Amino acid sequence: MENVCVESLILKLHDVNAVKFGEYKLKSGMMTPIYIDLRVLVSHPALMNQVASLIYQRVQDEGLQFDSVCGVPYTALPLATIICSRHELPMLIRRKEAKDYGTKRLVEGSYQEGDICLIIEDTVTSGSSILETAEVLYKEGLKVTDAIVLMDREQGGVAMLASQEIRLHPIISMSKLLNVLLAAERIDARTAQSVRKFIQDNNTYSPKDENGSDVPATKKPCMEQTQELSYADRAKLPNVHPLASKLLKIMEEKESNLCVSADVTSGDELLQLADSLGPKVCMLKTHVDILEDYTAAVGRDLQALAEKHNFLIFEDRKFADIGNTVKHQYEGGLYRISSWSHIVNAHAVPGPGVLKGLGAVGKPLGHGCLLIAQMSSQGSLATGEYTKAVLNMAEQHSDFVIGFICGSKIAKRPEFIHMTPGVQLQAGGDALGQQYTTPEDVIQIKGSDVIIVGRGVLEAPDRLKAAELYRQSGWDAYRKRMGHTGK
Ligand code: S5P
Repeated sequence: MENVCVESLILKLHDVNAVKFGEYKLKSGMMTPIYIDLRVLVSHPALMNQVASLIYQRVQDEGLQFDSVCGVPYTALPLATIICSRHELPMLIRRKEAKDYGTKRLVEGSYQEGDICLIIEDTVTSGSSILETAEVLYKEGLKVTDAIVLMDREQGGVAMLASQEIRLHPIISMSKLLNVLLAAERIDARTAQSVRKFIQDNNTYSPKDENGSDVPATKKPCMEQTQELSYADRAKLPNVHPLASKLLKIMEEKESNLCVSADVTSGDELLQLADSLGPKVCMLKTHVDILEDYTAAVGRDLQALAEKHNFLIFEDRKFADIGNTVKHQYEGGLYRISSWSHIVNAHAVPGPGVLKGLGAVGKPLGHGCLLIAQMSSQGSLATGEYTKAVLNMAEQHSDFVIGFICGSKIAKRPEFIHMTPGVQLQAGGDALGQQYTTPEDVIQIKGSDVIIVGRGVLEAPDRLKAAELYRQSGWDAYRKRMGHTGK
């Protein structure tokens, strides 16, 4: 529910020019390709009310305890006023300058020493405006433990404030803003990418260790969205599924986040593809039921090729029935899928029984399952609340679910692997509803881990060359996401 509100709010903020793309100068003098100007909010009362509601909802969700609320002057001041008025919360006003007559107070309102004051801010870059306000409050004997910000530019504010023992709760992160505007086609992939790069290159916070030296980047207490573990680091996480760990290691070793979708109709062609493209891929995806001549030997030979070239086999069976049926479909029948594939996938539609049925067969064999959380096809119903429910189901079955088929990163747990189909070097689609986006968009912008490419490779004049091209662009996008600029 909250997500939906945040998404529509982002679009409305864009409508009223509160978010602008171009070349702008920040207060600090820094040039930025994105400018957030929430001062215009006062001219849009309905939007103002929505922002206030979201902020208050967050206060409640986090269960924050405080005695009063203070908006950082000036933009957040009216927001704090609406919230305090609506919910009858005591407010404090911080003066920017002490008036030179009367009480000379820097903080207006009634308070007692030791009172906790919640700070509200409109936008955070480095966090210095919040800290400035907190320092004025500290001088008055007040305490500040938490601050809420509508828009976090993800440039180090969360970490800087955390180092000062203030927890910052952002409602909209820069990543979220870009993803929503991109999905709504308000901006193009290039703009999103240039903003991401700017954000990565301009982190304002560099923590010091006990000796006053800079802490290496990997130790920085960054925000969730900016903290990025490598595939290799994720492979070593204590709770990672052994098969996910194996895949992540293969990806790192082979410098490949490419899964080729071997959608061919003859066993020989499948095996030939596996042998020639094997060195380029971390995983080969099959649709065994489109083979016209499947025999058990195909499964066996495919397994041998997977060993030879160090890739995993993913049978894209999309199981979607009751537990008892999928158990049979996975283990038996003509294809005996569980005997040769490492990974299968399932729809969450039947409920957790589908995972219980598949798990009964797959778990003892060390196999893993991907849940289909989103689909690349036009008009897919796997969106919003459904996707969230899939995520929940995965979390409850992480001893078998190793990740998702999805359009972008949807789970925060780094143990889950995100795999995205509908990938070609040029965005577009086919006549039957498939929608394509690029490796760069999928890996760098949308934060997914693996690109699944079918016809982009299969229909190329030279399949090996095409696979290498996709491997390279997927890997480059991953390296850029990790903050590496060179090759
Ligand atoms: O949402 C999805 C899920 C899957 S697994 N969209 C997809 O396209 N797939 C599969 O990925 C699809 O069944 C096909 O095997 C492959 C995409 O093939 P391409 O030729 O369009 O790249």
